[in-house]
Amino acid sequence: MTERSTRAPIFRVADTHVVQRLERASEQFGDHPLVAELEWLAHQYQRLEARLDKNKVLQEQAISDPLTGLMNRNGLLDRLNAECARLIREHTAFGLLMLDLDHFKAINDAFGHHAGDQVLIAVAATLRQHMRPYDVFARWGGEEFLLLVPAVERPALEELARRLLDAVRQVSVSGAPEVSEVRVSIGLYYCDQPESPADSVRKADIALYRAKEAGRDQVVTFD
Ligand code: GH3
Ligand code: MG
Ligand code: MG
Repeated sequence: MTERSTRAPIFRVADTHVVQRLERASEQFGDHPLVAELEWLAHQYQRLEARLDKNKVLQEQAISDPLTGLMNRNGLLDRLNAECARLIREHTAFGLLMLDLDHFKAINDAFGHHAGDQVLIAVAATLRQHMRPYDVFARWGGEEFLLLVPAVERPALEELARRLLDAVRQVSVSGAPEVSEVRVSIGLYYCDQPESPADSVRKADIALYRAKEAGRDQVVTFD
């Protein structure tokens, strides 16, 4: 057996981490001049891996809301861009639900900012339970949430909006039990034609504004 064929399998071992392979090679050929090079390579590889992990954490942070743990506005806009592009490509449809807590300022004023924060956390956690895995639910800002519902039909979207409205009515705020009544208004927009992400958000927002004007604690559809 040649020296070459003895060495080759070490680098072909399946499911073995690259660093472990290099370390094993350095154990076996300890006095070979290339061992120092292999160790240096292993070290560089580990540094690169650490940097990749750190980048992943930073990327996660850039698109998440620290208070509720939901995705933030930037994260949702990325997904909405993709959904608008998919609609053109595959003739799909999607729904947007813009939610805004009713008289939230009064909750802050009556019970304090901390209680307000607890309401936001509780509402986010409750609503999350009603989502499908591929729905995209984000804190849009302040006491507003935006839900992107891909691959949905209009009646199912309307039913979901009603369920979310009901869920908020029944939310219990364990971190601030003094808050007994939480309500939300919801603007619904069903998008089944090509348009820009900004336009679709604007329409959900207009519907939300109408829900507020009509007395709050209700769903209004853009049409
Ligand atoms: P409306 O029914 O018309 O939506 O009335 P509102 O009081 O909910 O709306 P308004 O825009 O007057 O007030 C929103 C309040 O939300 C004001 C702001 O201080 C509060 N807010 C925004 N972000 C946070 C937050 O992260 N924590 C807390 N506690 N309050 C917040
Ligand atoms: Mg608001
Ligand atoms: Mg509000």
